[in-house]
Amino acid sequence: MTDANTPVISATGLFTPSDSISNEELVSSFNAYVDLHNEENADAIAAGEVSELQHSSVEFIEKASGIKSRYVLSKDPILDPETMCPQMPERPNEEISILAEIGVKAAKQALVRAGRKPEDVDAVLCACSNLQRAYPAIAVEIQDALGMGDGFGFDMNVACSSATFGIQTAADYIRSGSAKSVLVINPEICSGHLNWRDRDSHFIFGDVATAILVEAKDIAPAEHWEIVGTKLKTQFSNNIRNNFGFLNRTSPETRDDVDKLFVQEGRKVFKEVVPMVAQMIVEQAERLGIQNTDLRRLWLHQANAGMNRLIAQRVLGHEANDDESPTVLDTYANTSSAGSIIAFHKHSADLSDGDIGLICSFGAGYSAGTVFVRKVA
Ligand code: CO8
Repeated sequence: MTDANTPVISATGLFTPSDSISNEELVSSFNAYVDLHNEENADAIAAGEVSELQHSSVEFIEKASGIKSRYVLSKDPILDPETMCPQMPERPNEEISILAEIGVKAAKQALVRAGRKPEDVDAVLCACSNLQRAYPAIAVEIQDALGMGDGFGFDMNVACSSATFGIQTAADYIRSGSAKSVLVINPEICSGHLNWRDRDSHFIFGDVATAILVEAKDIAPAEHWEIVGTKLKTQFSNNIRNNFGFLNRTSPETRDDVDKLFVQEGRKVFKEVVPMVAQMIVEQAERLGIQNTDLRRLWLHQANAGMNRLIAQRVLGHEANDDESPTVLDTYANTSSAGSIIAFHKHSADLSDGDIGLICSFGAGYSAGTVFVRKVA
């Protein structure tokens, strides 16, 4: 392969909302809602017509998930026991949409870090879990907002694996010669599709946007990450679902059901996804001739600290420390496709020339993606 069709990651960008919610704040508001609900429905609960709701707990959340806080775009309404949902007023068509806006912020940072002008970029892939509208594509709006001029953009959704699927798509454009510079952008407003009244999942998600600039090696900045190999996998499962969609309005009686928000069988996901992902990483490393002792760092999907501990152990052959498998779950929570990219963005500058690492995602679908990278400095 020549430098003209060798794909590399030139730079990444990160937009973090200014507001964050601690577990203490979240649980206090959730428990106030539970008390209100149980008080208002006392008679119906006593008659067995309505279920009594249970309090949430900070200790449970930290032990079960490793999450301590999450960033959000609209804090106060989420914490208001009467509302418990972000409030984001609809914007006129002339104004940039909120999803595109946060995507642009992350993209601009990636471009500055790579020393690249928007007009040098050939394509934008907006790869995320929840797209704000059907069309025009958010990616095309981002292309316009960045002032890219020529080129093209489109949206893609593979839930938590959207970023790695986007990286492979971008890398394939570079390999085939159909583009030299591709922005993969992951704006994730997970707070919008989270049921903040559901004790089992109200603590899981946060908002953020990341961007990855995938380019041909011959135009990349001196310091970059060569993409050594990528692999994608999907396997159908109903264990993580969101049934929101454009046909909901055609079935008015089920339009407002809670399964139009994020729902999951968390235990099953944990049990089924850990072995699937560990095996996928080991097999792909073997194909690429990479030993587990060659792997300097794992930037894993940030859904659950326990899942990452088990996957890292199976891949590395020993319990990983924070340096080998850094977490951002404690401060960002699960940010779907952006999680592994935040970890990479924040914890990759210290690696040396020749170091090999792995960006890995997994989630709804099921879906999983591996991107092995080698630092060039
Ligand atoms: N406080 C106190 N107790 C609680 C709470 C709470 N908040 N919630 C549950 N409990 C109780 C339960 O009632 C249960 O009690 P009992 O034993 O008496 O029945 C006990 O705690 C244990 O409950 P669980 O079995 O549910 O708890 P787990 O230990 O399994 O932990 C987790 C739950 C944290 C959800 C865990 O299963 C997990 O993380 N699994 C992996 C999930 C995962 O990775 N999902 C990926 C989904 S993300 C994705 O693909 C992107 C989708 C799109 C994102 C955007 C949408 C917003």
